Amino acid sequence: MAELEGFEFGKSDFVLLDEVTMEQFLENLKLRFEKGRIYTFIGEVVVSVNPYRQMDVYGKDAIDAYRGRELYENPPHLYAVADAAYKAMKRRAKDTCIVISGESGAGKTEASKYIMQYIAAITNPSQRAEVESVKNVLLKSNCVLEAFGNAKTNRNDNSSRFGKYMDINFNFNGDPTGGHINNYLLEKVGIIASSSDDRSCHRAVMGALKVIGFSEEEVSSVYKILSTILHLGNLHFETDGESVQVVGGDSVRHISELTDTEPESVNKALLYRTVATGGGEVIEKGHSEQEASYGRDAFAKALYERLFAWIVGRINSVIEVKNYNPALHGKNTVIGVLDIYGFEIFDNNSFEQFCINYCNEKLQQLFIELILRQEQEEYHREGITWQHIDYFNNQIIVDLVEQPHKGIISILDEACLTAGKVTDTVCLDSMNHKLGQHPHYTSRKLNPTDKSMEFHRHFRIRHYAGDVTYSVEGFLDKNKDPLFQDFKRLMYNSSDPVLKEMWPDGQLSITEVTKRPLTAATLFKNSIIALVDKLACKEPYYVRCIKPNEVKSPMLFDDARCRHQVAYLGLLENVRVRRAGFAYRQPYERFLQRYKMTCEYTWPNHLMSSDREAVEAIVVQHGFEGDVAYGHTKLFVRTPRSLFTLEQERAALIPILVLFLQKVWRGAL
Ligand code: AD9
Ligand code: MG
Repeated sequence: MAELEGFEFGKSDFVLLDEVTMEQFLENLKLRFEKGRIYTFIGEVVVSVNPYRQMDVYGKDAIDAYRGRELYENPPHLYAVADAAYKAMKRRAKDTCIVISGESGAGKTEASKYIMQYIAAITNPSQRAEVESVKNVLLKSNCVLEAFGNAKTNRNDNSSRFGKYMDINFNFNGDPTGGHINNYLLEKVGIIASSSDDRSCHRAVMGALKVIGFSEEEVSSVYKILSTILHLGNLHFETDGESVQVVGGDSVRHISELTDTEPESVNKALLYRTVATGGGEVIEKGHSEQEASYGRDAFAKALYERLFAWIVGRINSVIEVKNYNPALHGKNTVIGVLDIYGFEIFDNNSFEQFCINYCNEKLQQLFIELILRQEQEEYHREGITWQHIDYFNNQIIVDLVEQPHKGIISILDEACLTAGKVTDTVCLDSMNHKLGQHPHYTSRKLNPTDKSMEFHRHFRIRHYAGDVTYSVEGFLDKNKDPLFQDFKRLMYNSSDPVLKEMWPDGQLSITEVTKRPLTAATLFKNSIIALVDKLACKEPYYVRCIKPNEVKSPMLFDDARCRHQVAYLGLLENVRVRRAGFAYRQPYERFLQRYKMTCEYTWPNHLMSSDREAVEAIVVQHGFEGDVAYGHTKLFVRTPRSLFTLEQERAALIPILVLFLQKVWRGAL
């Protein structure tokens, strides 16, 4: 709970709500938003509402106010969380991470920038040049990736990059020494279009790349690849009924020049694919018009994806920690910052939402596990008996998606790898067949009276945050590795060394190509499992971002939109878990400072032998002995109601006290 300004600004911590209901949660969120209080705690979690206007809360004064302070000593803020993560890292040598989630436009990236700026501001007080340069490169590389991601977002309302994870490494002094970035991509359909705006945007990125240390040749290759993607968008195909031709011959020529390949090879890769027959014979098979378009789009997306991955790889080689000797420099600790989409639910939910929501189930599971572990560890440190906390364990939903052989991803993969024409509908049948008994899975076939689903199109998962209906249409196509080997070979044979480096798998002949390439869902699953492993060994801090309206207005709090996000971010569950054990804890000394005025035995000073005893006197006087536990250094309070009473009493006393002090002061004059 934060330093209270009084409840006219709403409750600064949701654990103080009288009841954990959606209505109360929203009412408090709305009141605070309208009063310009965009941050609210749930214990140590910060809930942030995008203000869509510049707030005067990020200056040097604010940074100084939060530096080194405890969470509840100041109003809720990103800086409070950043400082808590930094302190844990520095004082207790813990690796920590800050998970920032929310939907597109909710303010995740802004939040991650403020957090990075805070960390940059409080580190390296002696301004050592080498540390300053590391900080500079870290902040710059973040900008490059944002700019690069956004260049794409301009074309496509939904950025295809749905997550970014950045580790910042620190030395024993608590100063940054380097970092590492991971990006999580999910390709969305229809990214290929062009506009003049993009070009100026790309130029800005190119400039930034040079600053980070990309060579002239590398920057030029990046530019050429982006142009290739634009030219691919200009290509079309037509057929005379027998064979298929490329329309827009100039584009083929441009592409061959830009990629340093032969025009005939480009043309051929666009129109034919090499296939190995059952007997081991290699033949060339002409595309249909539709296959050719499909191949072109897959090629453009793969070019973008590999380019992006390559840029991230290069940035990582620049920012990685160099010459670190643990024997000499002490333990190298890490703060990870994860900027990731929260639960997504649209009118029509497809493969992308399925993946993102699966990722959120994994993060939720980790959240529960880590929060419970953290609680358990603190209780242990403080000598308090562990209390069982009742919560919903979503492992069953994670299993529904990822279990080998039985899970949805396995069923999808099996369908993709089956020879012949398996359609999305056939795949849905197979899911219905295998998952019919699962309590978190349903479909129209299994539940014929539910008219909100269609027989051959929909299935529904009961996620921890609510029900989501997915349309199976396009699942199989999106799950397959869509890129013909011919394109990979074309790129591998380029004379441009940068391009060639991005396509090592192009050297494989068609007979060597693995028969069972990893599917998109499996690659995704593997990357999320790796991410969760990375986070699991860290102490987590959370920022949950909410977009108040769809029109970027600083005035409008759209109840329905916010209700939806509160539900899908699992915030009510969050408050419940937080309140299930001891909702609130504070060192004796601080508790005493804050509430001593409410008790005759402690005001203005107590005569007891310890602060703990004085705190006990306050607790007893207010009659909530049954609601607390006494730790070695902290008081633990089970329900917020007790504190609420204390806070109210304190708030009522302050004006009287001020009057009293004024009188004393005047008298003294
Ligand atoms: V996406 O998933 O990358 O499409 P984000 O990252 O969640 O999205 P972003 O941080 O980019 O959203 O915020 C969107 C816009 O909201 C920003 O460009 C700002 O104009 C605005 N915003 C967000 N947070 C703040 C803030 N704390 N103060 C002022 C803000 N404006
Ligand atoms: Mg963003």
